[in-house]
Amino acid sequence: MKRALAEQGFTLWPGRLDAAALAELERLFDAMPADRPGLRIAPGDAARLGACRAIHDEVRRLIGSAARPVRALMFDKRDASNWALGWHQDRTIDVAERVDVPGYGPWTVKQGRLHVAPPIAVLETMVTVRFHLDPVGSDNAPLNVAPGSHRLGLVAEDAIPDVVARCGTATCLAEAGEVWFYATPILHASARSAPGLRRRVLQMDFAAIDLPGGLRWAADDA
Ligand SMILES: O=C(O)CCC(=O)C(=O)O
Repeated sequence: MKRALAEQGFTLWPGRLDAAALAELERLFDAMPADRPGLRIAPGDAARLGACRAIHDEVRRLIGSAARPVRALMFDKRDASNWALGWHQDRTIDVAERVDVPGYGPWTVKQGRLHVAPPIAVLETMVTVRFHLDPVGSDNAPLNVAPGSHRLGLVAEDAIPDVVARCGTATCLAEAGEVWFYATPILHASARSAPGLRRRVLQMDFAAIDLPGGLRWAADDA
């Protein structure tokens, strides 16, 4: 997995979530407000889920023994809330409080959680994991990625189409219980899911480093 992640920027976990871990995730999504396409949750809460515990050793092997979840988002695409996302890199991290450190910014608040865009070198140490609750065929909004684009640093908005054309694209299909791993800075996009389909994903970012200058991950806020 380490080599695929380093070279291609994405790889499928060889395991599969067990029924108990999947049922626990389903209960989490059952409690999600129906009109919300996405919901940010405290990384510490996500860390306690069986799904996270199942893959945590793998994440430690990939990015280091201090790896811990630092951001968690639930996505639920269905008829009532469906959306497409164009090609982009995930650029923000979830932090405990504002400390102005050179290279960090802009600052944003997303669903009440403070975020900042760090230097790309920080994102390059991280891994993003997506846990699938539903089968994802080509019509159920699979994540499309541009292989190798995570090695190109911060890609300017106007350069994205060319980079995607140069890297090509790959489509991450999944069965329920499957888990995809990504290099956090990889360029990615997704379409709407087809009518009548549902696509629930828990997405978690992991980091093994501390932040500089007194800045702290929200996850480390005791
Ligand atoms: O889940 C998806 O379809 C896309 C999510 C995404 O691109 C993101 O969170 O940046």
